[in-house]
Amino acid sequence: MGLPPAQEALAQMSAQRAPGASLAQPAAKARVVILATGGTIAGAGASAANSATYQAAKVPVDKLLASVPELANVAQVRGEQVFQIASESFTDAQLLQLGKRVSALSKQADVDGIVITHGTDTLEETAYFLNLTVHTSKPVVVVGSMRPGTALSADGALNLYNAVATAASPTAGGKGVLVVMNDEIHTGRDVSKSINVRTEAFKSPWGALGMAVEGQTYWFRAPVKRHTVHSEFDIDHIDHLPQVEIAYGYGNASPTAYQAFAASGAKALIHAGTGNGSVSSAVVPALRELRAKGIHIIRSSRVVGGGFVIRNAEQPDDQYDWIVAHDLNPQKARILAALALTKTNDAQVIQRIFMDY
Ligand code: DAS
Repeated sequence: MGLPPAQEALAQMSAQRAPGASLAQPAAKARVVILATGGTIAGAGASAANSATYQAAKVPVDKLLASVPELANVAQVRGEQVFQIASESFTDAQLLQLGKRVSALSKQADVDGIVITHGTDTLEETAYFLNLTVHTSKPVVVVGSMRPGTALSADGALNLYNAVATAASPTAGGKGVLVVMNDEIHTGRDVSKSINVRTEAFKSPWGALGMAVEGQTYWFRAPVKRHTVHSEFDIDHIDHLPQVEIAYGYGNASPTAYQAFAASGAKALIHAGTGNGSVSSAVVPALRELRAKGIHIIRSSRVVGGGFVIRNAEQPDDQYDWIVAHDLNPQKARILAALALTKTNDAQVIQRIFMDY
């Protein structure tokens, strides 16, 4: 009995194919560069029971890659050791150096995606900084781990596998810099380390973008704030970050920290305030004096995660010429303030920048 016409046509086409020709060549795997900077994902403990007591930044990138041979199933990977540090010590100079390397690699035709392995303590600042300054639509993924590879139920290997699978996925392009941790894919803008000892440490107040599961990415939302190619900040044209410092607000606070930071050369002060970024009455006069001397005052909040600091609420920001950090936590506000100051010293323009990014 003859085949229906369509199937007959298909049968004839495949019969014409040279013997032994495969039906379809497997797609070439994406070329992913892994930039290693240290952290727990490169950590080592004395015993498998040491999930919290260990030394970060010990395992070199080639050993890190060799410890997850499954990476080759999802991408062609190669590694570079950019730093080998615990990220609590990640300086602005190192942020600039890393950003410039990511930017240079993103311009190479033989690079389809980039993964940065990083300590978890300041991973959120690095991811946000890259999100604001690297002009590429290729996937850039930052990844860490909460347990060293030597620990029972270590999370680093699967986090790295998921990060490489995400960086190899064309669907991850154009979404800004991403953070992959604990099977979740977050935007580098929103995510922060919210718990210090659990594998589910990283949270985004407005939710993750998606998930990486068994080498596949699943997306449920996309970022709306400006990033990467839509950013007015370009790492290729930034060689210095102005000094910006953070002081914590509390009821018994004094102006000392703010005055000392100003005396050391800070161009802006991030106030990690109570509630809606509120400022103790004992501190307000000193901040107004510092503003009058040209230092920017930016109100963030101790209370982050699902809210935002509202302008002119308890503090008359218009009258004081102060700025609000919107929904950014103090450490992310510090990154954006430093970048804003590379462009302008006008408080109203800086406020627009905080609303845009
Ligand atoms: N000290 C921490 C860091 O390097 C370890 C880690 O959690 O990665 O950020």
